[in-house]
Amino acid sequence: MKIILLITGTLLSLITTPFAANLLVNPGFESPITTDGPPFVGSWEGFAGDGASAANGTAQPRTGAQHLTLTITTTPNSFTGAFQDVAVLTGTEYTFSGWHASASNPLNVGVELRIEWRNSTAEVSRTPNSTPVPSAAYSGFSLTATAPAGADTARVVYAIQSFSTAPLGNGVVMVDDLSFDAVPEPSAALFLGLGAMVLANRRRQRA
Ligand SMILES: [Ca+2]
Repeated sequence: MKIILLITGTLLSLITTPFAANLLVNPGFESPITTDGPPFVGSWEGFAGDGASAANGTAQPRTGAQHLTLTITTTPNSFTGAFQDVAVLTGTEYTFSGWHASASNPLNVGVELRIEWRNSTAEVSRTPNSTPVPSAAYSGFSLTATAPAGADTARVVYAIQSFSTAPLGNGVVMVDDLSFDAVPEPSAALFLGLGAMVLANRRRQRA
């Protein structure tokens, strides 16, 4: 009986552990983004080249009152975006996901989202750019990758660029409800599944 109570207690503590929590701060852009340099933990840092801007907007929030607005105004070879640093564990899989939309038609910029794996001083490696194309209504995107050896930080980046759309290069993209989550370990998911089976079986035996 003691053993059963111990196992049940362990399972319950696992079930109540919020291991899939969003690791980003200000994921829905309800607070201002910054452009004030490092550190980049705990806030979105905007960046922009010539003819481009990154700012909070209110035109088309997916949730709440604000979103991120990225704009390139008829400028080839320009770029803009926002990023945030998040602490990660080597060997753990993470998913970067979110929502974006654009009323620009045609949209003469390309989207680039990626994870840059870093240590305290430099970049270790980065994922290939994911290049989903936003439409007028919000659509979701997702990128999953494993933190490599030597990385303790993920730089989560959403950007647009007009490198490949010269000579015009213009467009406005809205971004909202971003998420960066650790993917649950298969063993943890299996353990939770077994726990649920044990609890269901015990309920059945009592009934
Ligand atoms: Ca929002």
